[in-house]
Amino acid sequence: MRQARRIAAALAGFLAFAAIVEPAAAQTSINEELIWGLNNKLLYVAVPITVLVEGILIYTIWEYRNNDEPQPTRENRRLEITWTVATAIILLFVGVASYQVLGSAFIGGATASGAQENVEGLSQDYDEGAQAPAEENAVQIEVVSQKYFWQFNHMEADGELTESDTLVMPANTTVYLYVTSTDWLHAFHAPDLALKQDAFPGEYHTIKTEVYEQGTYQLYCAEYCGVGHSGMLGTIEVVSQEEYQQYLEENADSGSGGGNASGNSSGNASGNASAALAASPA
Ligand SMILES: [Cu+2]
Repeated sequence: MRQARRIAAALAGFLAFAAIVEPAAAQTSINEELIWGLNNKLLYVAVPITVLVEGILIYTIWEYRNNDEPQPTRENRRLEITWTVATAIILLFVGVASYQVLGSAFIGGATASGAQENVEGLSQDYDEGAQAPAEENAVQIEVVSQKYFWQFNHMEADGELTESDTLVMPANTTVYLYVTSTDWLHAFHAPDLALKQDAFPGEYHTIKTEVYEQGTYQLYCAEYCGVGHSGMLGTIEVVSQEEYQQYLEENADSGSGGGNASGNSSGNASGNASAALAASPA
């Protein structure tokens, strides 16, 4: 039974190692980082277990292939205790690792966690599910879906700024997206940023994200919503914080001086933005 104990000890050591190792690959957003981090941690557990189980199976088949007088297995309490404890350790690890990710506001918690707070500047006459940011410099953008397009309402803009089909947002900034629908079910889905959220009429659902990589990302509707569903696409342009401020200033439909500002430097700004997009590895 020394062998069984050695296997259990090796497994426990491996789990402890997996818990502290972080994946090194570059991630586009904190949401993607969390999801792939959990995926990798669970793989660290699943691969050795698969190898162990398949190894014992193949060994047993080979070793006893010519056994003409098989004997029934006798009770082995140590072995039973060993595999019970090992399984408990594995389940505990999977539970803790999953809870750290699923309980995060970036993955599942922005709407579910915390008290409801009033969010100013939403276009609909309800605000259920819209979660006010805890961070001071967070950017708030309302995402309104309808047959068959997306509208983005930039709530920080000094005046009205609603854009269709292109969502511009800053990199390395906490962004809250308030997703809703004015007709029926749609779903906001940006796979490269690991963002997905159903859009429901009559309520908001809050996506919390922070994107690391500037660039252009594809937005899809991921809920079959009618004949125009396949064309219900959008573009997400992630720019630097300065470019985002410039975008707000130039495009906001404010009462005073708005026309002047957009006349001055819109060509300049779009040139900057596209240069940044071209430079980043999309
Ligand atoms: Cu759709």
